[in-house]
Amino acid sequence: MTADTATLLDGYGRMLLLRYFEEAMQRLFLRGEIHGTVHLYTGQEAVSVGVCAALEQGDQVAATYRGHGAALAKGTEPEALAAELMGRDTGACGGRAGSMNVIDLDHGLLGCFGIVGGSIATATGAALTAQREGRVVVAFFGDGAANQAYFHECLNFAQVMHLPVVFVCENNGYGEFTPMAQVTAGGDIAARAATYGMPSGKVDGNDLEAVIGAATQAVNGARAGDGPSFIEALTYRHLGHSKSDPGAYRPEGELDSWLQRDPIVLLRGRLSAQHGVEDEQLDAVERETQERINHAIEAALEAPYPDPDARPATEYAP
Ligand SMILES: Cc1ncc(C[n+]2csc(CCOP(=O)(O)OP(=O)(O)O)c2C)c(N)n1
Repeated sequence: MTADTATLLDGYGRMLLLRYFEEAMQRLFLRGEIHGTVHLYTGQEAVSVGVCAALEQGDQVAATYRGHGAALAKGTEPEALAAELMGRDTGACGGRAGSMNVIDLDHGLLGCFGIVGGSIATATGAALTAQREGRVVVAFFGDGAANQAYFHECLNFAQVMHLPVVFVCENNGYGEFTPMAQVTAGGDIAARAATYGMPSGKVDGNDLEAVIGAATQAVNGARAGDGPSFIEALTYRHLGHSKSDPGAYRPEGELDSWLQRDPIVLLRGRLSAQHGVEDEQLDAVERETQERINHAIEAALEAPYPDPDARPATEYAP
């Protein structure tokens, strides 16, 4: 499947939104505006943007602690996400969740999960309701999560229950500091999923168009009642695992070779070479997106901290 120019241009703007957001978060972290740590998504933008392009607004996603990309791709406002990371009252969770635990149900973000594999279990559970209500749910998770017990239990359960869930493994080659090949028996995550009887395949996770194609097929199948499917998106994170990791364990030259295949650079090249989009138009998208992020960050920085004594409106007591 090939995507049309308008879809790819829209995807270009969204991928830039994710990239500029992460660049801003990196600066704010170094300035001490963000506490704890953050796990940046830089380099993996084509996966969440491509998958979310195939979703409808009412569909839902569950993400990992590297979840800013999924949140923004699904529609969370950059200001609400930035404010959340900085612990401000205007954050998506009133400044009480932080980077690893953001939830934004209004935009279908079921949550970001610090527990590896937590997104798989949450998406599979949510898909039980989604099946009744006609929604599709996506689980984003890393290659490391494919070695969690959840992975096997949930794929099995989703398949026997015919759930409308799309499992998206973002294989960025590493689980924290460990190369995937050292810890993943058999070495082929998509093949594992296929043994559960669901459609499963690998896709170039740095190629927006390829991701949109695979995701559209999977999402359409789930919506039509065909049950779950599995996408292993091959990609790379440009930075270390988290802000406390410089990524020095990576072999020399590996990052450089992936930078040659930066998903945003690839898409810009395709838009101009194959779709005839002028440089001025692409530059304008970059400028406008950067301005949107700058405004969001300024607004978040001006927002107040929450009153520690106030009960948040979203507090839940069973
Ligand atoms: C259940 C659980 N076990 C261990 C950890 C510690 N831990 C945090 S991130 C991580 C690596 C996960 O790698 P992967 O799933 O490939 O995701 P990526 O960071 O590459 O996006 C581990 C082991 C955790 N958070 N949760």
